[in-house]
Amino acid sequence: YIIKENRFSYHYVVKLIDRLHRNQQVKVLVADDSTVSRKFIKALLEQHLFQVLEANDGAEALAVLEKQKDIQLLITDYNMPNVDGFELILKVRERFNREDLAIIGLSNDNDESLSARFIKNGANDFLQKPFVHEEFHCRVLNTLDSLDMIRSLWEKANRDFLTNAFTRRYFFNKHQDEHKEANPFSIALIDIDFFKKVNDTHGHDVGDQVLVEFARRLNTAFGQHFTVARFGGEEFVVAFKGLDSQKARTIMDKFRAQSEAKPVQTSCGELYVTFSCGVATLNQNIDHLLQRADDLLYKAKQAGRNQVIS
Ligand code: GH3
Ligand code: MG
Ligand code: MG
Ligand code: MG
Repeated sequence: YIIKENRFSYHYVVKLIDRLHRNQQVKVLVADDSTVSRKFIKALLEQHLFQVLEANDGAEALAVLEKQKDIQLLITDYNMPNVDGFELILKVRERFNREDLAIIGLSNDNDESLSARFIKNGANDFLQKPFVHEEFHCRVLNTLDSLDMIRSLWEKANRDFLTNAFTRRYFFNKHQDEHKEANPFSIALIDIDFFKKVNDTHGHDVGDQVLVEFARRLNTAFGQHFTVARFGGEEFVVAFKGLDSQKARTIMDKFRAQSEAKPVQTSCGELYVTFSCGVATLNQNIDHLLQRADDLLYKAKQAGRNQVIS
C-alpha cells in the first residue's frame, strides 16, 4: 500500500507505520444491511489492519456491542431494517459516551439534513456514500486520533503521574454525590509516617520509589472494589463504599499490619515504612467527612503513629 502510494514523505511513512501498528489493536464494528457495502468498508478497513466486526442491522450491532466491550469505533449505515442508524446511535449513546466509543454515520440517501442529524444524535462524524477512499481513511483516523487525545487528557486529569493512583480531582468528582446514596460510606485517610526522613536520608528518588510501591500495595488490596486516590505528597485516601467505619477500620488495620511487616525494595535496599490512618463514616458532605478523617489521622499521629483510628 505504501509503495503503491509512493508520493509520501519519509515522515509520513513513519507515522503511517506507527498508525498501522496501533490499528491492529483497534476493533471496528460495521453495521450495514447491504452486504456489498459492508464487505467493501470491511476491505478498506482491513487494508489499514483494523480488526473488523460486522452487523446486518442495528439490532445485530447492539448485540455485538453488548458482547464485545472493547470496540472503539462503530461505522453505521442510516437505512437498515429493524433498528436503523438513528435508533442505533440513540441506544448506543445511552451506554457509551463519545469518548468511549466513536461513531461515524454513513448514508447514500440524498437528504441534506442527514449529516447534521447524525451528529446531533451522537455521531462523531458523517460520510456521504459513495465516498472517496482517501477521505474515508482520513475521517476514520481523525476520529480515532481525537478519541486517543480525549483519553490521554482524561488520564492526565484523573491519574497521578508518579503512582498511577487516581487523583484528588477524580475522587471528588466520583464521590461528591455518590456518598449520599451509599449507606454506609466510609473513607480512610492515610499518611505515611516520617516520610520526610526517607527523603532526607536516602534522597527524593528513593522517596518516590516508596510512594510508587505504597500506591501499588493500596491498589492491589483495595483497588478492585474501592477508589484509591493520592491526595497529596504522601497522603492517600480510600473510599469504602458500602462499609461502616468498624469494617473499614478492621480491613485497613489488617493492611497496615501486612504493610509494616513487608519492607519496600528500593535502590538503597529494603526500607520499612509505616502509616497512620483516620477512618470516618457517612456524614452530610464529603468535605465534612474528610475533615473528620483528617482529625482522626491527626489523633493517630499524636498517639504514636503506625495505627488506624476510627
Ligand atoms: P508525619 O509522620 O508527621 O506524617 O511526618 P512526615 O515526615 O511524613 O510529614 P511531612 O508532611 O512533614 O513530610 C511529607 C514529605 O513528603 C515532605 C515532602 O518533601 C515529601 N513529598 C511530597 N511529595 C513527594 C513526592 O512526590 N516525592 C517525594 N519523594 N517526596 C514527596
Ligand atoms: Mg442501508
Ligand atoms: Mg503528610
Ligand atoms: Mg507523613
